[in-house]
Amino acid sequence: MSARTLFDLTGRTALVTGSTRGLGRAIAEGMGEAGASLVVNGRNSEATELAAAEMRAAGLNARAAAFDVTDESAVMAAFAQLDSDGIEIDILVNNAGIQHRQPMVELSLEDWQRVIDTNLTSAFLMGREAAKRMIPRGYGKVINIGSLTSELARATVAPYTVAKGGIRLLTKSMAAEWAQHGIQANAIGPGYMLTEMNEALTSNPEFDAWVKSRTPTGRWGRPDELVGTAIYLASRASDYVCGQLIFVDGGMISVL
Ligand code: GCO
Repeated sequence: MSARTLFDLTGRTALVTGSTRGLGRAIAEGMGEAGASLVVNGRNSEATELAAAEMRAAGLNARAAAFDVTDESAVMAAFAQLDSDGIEIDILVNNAGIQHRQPMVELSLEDWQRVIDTNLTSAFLMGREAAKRMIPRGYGKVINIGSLTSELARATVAPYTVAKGGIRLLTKSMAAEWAQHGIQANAIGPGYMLTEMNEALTSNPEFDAWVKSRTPTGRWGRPDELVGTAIYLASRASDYVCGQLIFVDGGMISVL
């Protein structure tokens, strides 16, 4: 295969969970520009339809699939709908996630469970349904979105950290079971990125200064800076890469 086509996603269909905004939107648009057809996902049907329409207006091949990735029956119904529409998912990006910042001694079980369900269990549910269909085809790419907190903890974000730590080992579990079927499962660990989820942090002068001093690159990352790694892990260029977590973090995880 020529190096020129290694990263070409033409002919592939990518489903990116939580892709109406933020990191998921940037990854979906980048994969679309690399040739993939897109299935845009979000919980809210209006926002999901709007995002897909905006992507189509930008020349991308995009369709909406609004459903709650934490709801097993909704996930199974969504894949059944894709089946009946003849849509085969070649690339699954488990990006959907929420944040909840609160000290553990004040944290309710409900909030703990909500974060674990959204940030970790959804990746199992989506991965299971996608893999059931990828295995007979002998091909698939699963990309889970981790975090710096897949490796390191920060006070007040325990459920998020535990979920993202779980993502790191779920990725390896997927590799252990699915690599033999031609499916590569890997993860991306974004650093501190300029997203809506982090607005409370970017607007906090002390936290903003900490991120800039703690990150060797000296700044927050932009969502579009994940696109190259996402395309790499979605393409033939990574056919012999499994179970890896690639940090895109300006160097933060690598230095004291
Ligand atoms: C936080 C942030 C982080 C980042 C990212 C870092 O409250 O510390 O939300 O969790 O979003 O996950 O890799």
